[in-house]
Amino acid sequence: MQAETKTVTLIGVPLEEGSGRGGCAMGPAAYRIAGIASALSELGYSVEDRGDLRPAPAADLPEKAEAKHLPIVGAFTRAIEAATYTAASNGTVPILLGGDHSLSMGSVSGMARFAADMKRPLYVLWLDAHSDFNAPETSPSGNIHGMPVAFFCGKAELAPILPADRPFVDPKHVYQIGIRSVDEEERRMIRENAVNVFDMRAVDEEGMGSIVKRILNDVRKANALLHVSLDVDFLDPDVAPGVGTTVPGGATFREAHLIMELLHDSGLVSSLDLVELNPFLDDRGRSARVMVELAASLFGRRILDRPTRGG
Ligand code: 5AB
Ligand code: MN
Ligand code: MN
Ligand code: MN
Repeated sequence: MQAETKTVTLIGVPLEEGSGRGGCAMGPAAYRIAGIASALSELGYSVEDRGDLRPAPAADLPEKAEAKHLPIVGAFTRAIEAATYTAASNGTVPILLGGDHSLSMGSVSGMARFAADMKRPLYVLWLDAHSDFNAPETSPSGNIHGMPVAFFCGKAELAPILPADRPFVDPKHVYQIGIRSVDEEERRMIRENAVNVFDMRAVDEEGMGSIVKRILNDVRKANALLHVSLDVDFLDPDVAPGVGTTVPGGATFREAHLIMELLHDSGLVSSLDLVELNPFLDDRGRSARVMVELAASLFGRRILDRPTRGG
């Protein structure tokens, strides 16, 4: 039998301290209740659920107002980096069940280490209303979930969380779609670092399909690994209300679904974050179910039920 990689590793990340409010820590439980494991095993994957990471706060990291809860976020970053790297090195596809978006500091850094082992570049597809490219000096909130992209690109000096010689992601290899809320200083950071940003205007004007096909073409030409990071607030709040940072004018269910179908067909995705789900703010599990449906589409489910509207 062909030894094809068909294993996914679920890594639960009950982290909410990066977001400035409670609720995201319930995310991993909500994804499990919404049936993430059975959705993937029905598609023929072997699913290894590693349970939830629960690191103790890191005593060597400082508390500071410009980067709130750094000891706990940094401890999670270390644990997530190691768990993601190990899952990828074992030939599986890591799926991070968040947890707020600061978890991507760990997952993307872990994948960057794995990609360096493979001598291949790592590209990142960032599906979000926000660019998450703040540094502690530019952040209006001090919430670390607004900083992960700057962190894994080596542009946010938080504290020595990971080894100084860790591989960074080239900002030119970061592609963002869905963007519609960027802070003033963040705007400059994105421009200076040449992040590829497709804001909602670009989606309206060019169409989701053509944008995603162009990105996938770049990834293919570079022979890169592709990490996908899906923030619930990428979706329009009417589709997915269960998130603390809703911004009107987001992606429709169809637009998001099309991305997942194109990603699956490309065969390029090496790892996935599902982040920012806040079950405390959700409407009878609707957002959790939408996120599970999108993940299932990314892993090959072809016929979907439409999400229940106005439930
Ligand atoms: B999310 C804001 N830019 O830095 C900040 O939800 C919001 O992970 C960040 O995209 C939103 O506090 C972080 C105002
Ligand atoms: Mn985000
Ligand atoms: Mn966001
Ligand atoms: Mn958010």
